Formats: sequence, C-alpha cells, structure tokens
Amino acid sequence: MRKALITGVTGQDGSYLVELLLGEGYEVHGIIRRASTFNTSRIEHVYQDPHVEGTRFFLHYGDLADANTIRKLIYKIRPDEIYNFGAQSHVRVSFDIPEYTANITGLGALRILEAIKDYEGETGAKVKFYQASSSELFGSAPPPQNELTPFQPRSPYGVAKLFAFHTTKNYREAYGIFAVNGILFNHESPRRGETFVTRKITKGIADIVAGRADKIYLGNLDAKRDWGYAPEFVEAMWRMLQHEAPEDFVIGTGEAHTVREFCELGFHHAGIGDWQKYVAIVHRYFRPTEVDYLLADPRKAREKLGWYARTKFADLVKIMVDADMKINGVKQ
Ligand code: NAP
Ligand code: F7E
Repeated sequence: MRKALITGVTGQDGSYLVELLLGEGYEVHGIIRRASTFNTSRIEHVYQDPHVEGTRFFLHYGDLADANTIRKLIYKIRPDEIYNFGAQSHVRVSFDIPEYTANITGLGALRILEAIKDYEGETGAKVKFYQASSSELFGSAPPPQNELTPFQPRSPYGVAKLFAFHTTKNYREAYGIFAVNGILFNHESPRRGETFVTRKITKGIADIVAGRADKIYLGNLDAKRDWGYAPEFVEAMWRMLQHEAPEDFVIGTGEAHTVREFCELGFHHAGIGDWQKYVAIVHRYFRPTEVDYLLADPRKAREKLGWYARTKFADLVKIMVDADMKINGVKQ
C-alpha cells in the first residue's frame, strides 16, 4: 500500500488531498499543530479511529519550525510521497509577520528536503516530494504567466515561496530527489479560509442575506486573479508525482477576473443587484505592494499531465455562495 505524508493537512488543500488519496487506496499520514482549540474541522469527516483495524488515515503532532520531529516522522512512517502544504499562507499577513513567514513558508521546505536527503542516503528508499509553490512568485511579471516567466515576487510570502521553490529545484538537481514544484494559481472552495477575499465575500453575502451583517469591508477591488476550484487542483498535484519525471508545472484556469467581478456575480446570485451599497473600501486591506494581474498559461499541464480546470469562474462563485447560504440556513 502506498503511503503519503501531508504537512498542512488541516488546510483547504490538505483536506481535499486526503479525500483523493484515501480514494486511491493510500495510507495517509498528516501533520497537525497542537492548538488550544480544535483545528481539524476540515478533516473531521474523514477522521478514522487509529485503534480500529483497517484504519488508513493517521495524524501526528509536528510543526515546520521543528526539524527534529519532521525528520523522526519521515523515518518512522517511511512515506512514498510527501506533500508540503504547511505554510503561513496569507499574503497580507506576511507583511505583518515576515520573519515567521520566512521560517515556516520558506525554511519549512528546506527542513523536509534535508530529512529526505539523509533518509534516502541511509536507507536507499526513494521519496517523491511535492512543494506547494504559488503564482505569487510571478508578482509583477506581466500576464499570462507560465513555467518560463521570470519571478518578481511582491510580498514576504512570495519571497519565502521563492526560497522554497529554488530549494526544491536545487535538491532535485544536486541529490536526484524526485522533487517538484506545483506553481498553483488561486484556488478556492467552500473550505477556503474566511479571510481570503473570495470566501470573505461569499460569507459576507450570506451574512447580509441572513440579516447578520450590513456590509463587507474590502481593499483593492481592481486586482485580477485566475481563480479555480480547489478539488480539481489537488488532482493536478497528485498527477505531478505520478508523472514519469520530476518537473515543475503551472496550474490555473487560463481566465482572470477582478475582485469587483467576483463581488458583482456573488451578490447577483444571491438576488442583490445594487451590491455597491453593501461593500465598503477600507485602507487596512490594501497591501504595501500589490500583485495586480495573475493569469495562468496552463498549457504544459494539459499537454503532459492531461489536466485542465473544468469549473469555470461563474460556477465557482455560485458553489461558494450556495455553500455559505446553506451554513446560514438560507433557502434559495
Ligand atoms: P491554508 O488553508 O492556509 O492551510 C495552511 C496549512 O498549513 C494549515 O493546515 C495550517 O495549519 C498549516 N500550517 C501553518 N503553519 C504551520 C506550521 N508552522 N507548521 C506546520 N503546519 C503549519 O492553505 P491552502 O489554501 O490549503 O494552501 C496549501 C498550500 O498551498 C500552502 O502552502 C499555500 O501557501 C499554497 N498555495 C495555496 C494557493 C491557494 O490559492 N489556496 C495557491 C498557491 C499556493 P493550521 O490549520 O493549524 O493553521
Ligand atoms: O487576495 C484583494 C487582494 O488574500 C486576492 C493565497 O492562497 O493565492 C492567495 O493569495 C486579491 C488581492 O489571495 C481584500 O489585495 C481586496 O489582490 O484572497 P487573497 P492572494 O493574495 O492572491 C495565492 C496564489 C497564494 O499562494 C496564497 O497562499 O484580493 N483584496 N480586498 C483582498 N484580499 C483579502 N484577503 N481581503 C480583502 O479584504
């Protein structure tokens, strides 16, 4: 039975990847952080009691700041594949806590790769490594962006991911590790964190319809993003590790829209036409340096992995608005 280890298993992508890997017959191990409140809500539906025979999903405490524990887990679990999703993943917040972001989002990948290097050297085993790279690497590079576009990051988050990107590539070249970067454009879902703009908008709309809020407070409405549907994107990651050779891939839909368009469509879907009345622009949500326009050129993924995004922008907005309305008990 193939074994996979996932860092960041409690996040949006972690939760969808667990579903996919269990469906493919894997034994799945996830690293969770100790917290004083539960942080496992996204994976509760797939949780399995470790005492029951036949369980294929296991959780372990750990942290990307703690190289010793990461190393011990790799030697104990002996995974065939490692997916590194753990990160301080919020771009705006990375300006507030840049050093922490560099430590976890940047150095975290190095800590895993060092452990893999030693583990492969000592045991002769082979481990495939997936690094969650990001379209934030492109920053101010003009669209469309693909695998050949030079990186111009615009945030501490982007810079940390750049370190992790090059470390992954370097360990592939220097030590022959099957290590790949998935350069993923924004991908969203009802499980998206509530402070990312899409979910903030759809949750805000649902709260306004339910009479629980009057307004949504937002920053730059002109930014353009290539938004896709997260469950489809984790499939691309898995395919990268099944590909014959370790290569980096851009993953996105090939379509970009503004934050304004997301608002307009979301409110319309909820039956609200005069949406501007319910949105206030506030300074605190602007970034010191913004990434204005991200648009994927995902042709390589289609040609070599047979992967392409199936869910279109309008459908994504509807899926997310409907899910937040349902949470609020609003019938549509
Ligand atoms: P997410 O929902 O923010 O999840 C981040 C995960 O990292 C959570 O499980 C979190 O644990 C964990 N984590 C945070 N700090 C950690 C630490 N110090 N040690 C270990 N784990 C830690 O992110 P996502 O949207 O699923 O994205 C997955 C990965 O892809 C991230 O690396 C992100 O930067 C990258 N990415 C995301 C997108 C996107 O559009 N979603 C696009 C490109 C790249 P807690 O639950 O305990 O906080
Ligand atoms: O912002 C603008 C904001 O925080 C999108 C992460 O998953 O994708 C994500 O990073 C845009 C930006 O995502 C608000 O200025 C306006 O232009 O949803 P976001 P992001 O920064 O693109 C990349 C690919 C990752 O790798 C990251 O991990 O929306 N915006 N008003 C706002 N953004 C937020 N969060 N909140 C607002 O009120």
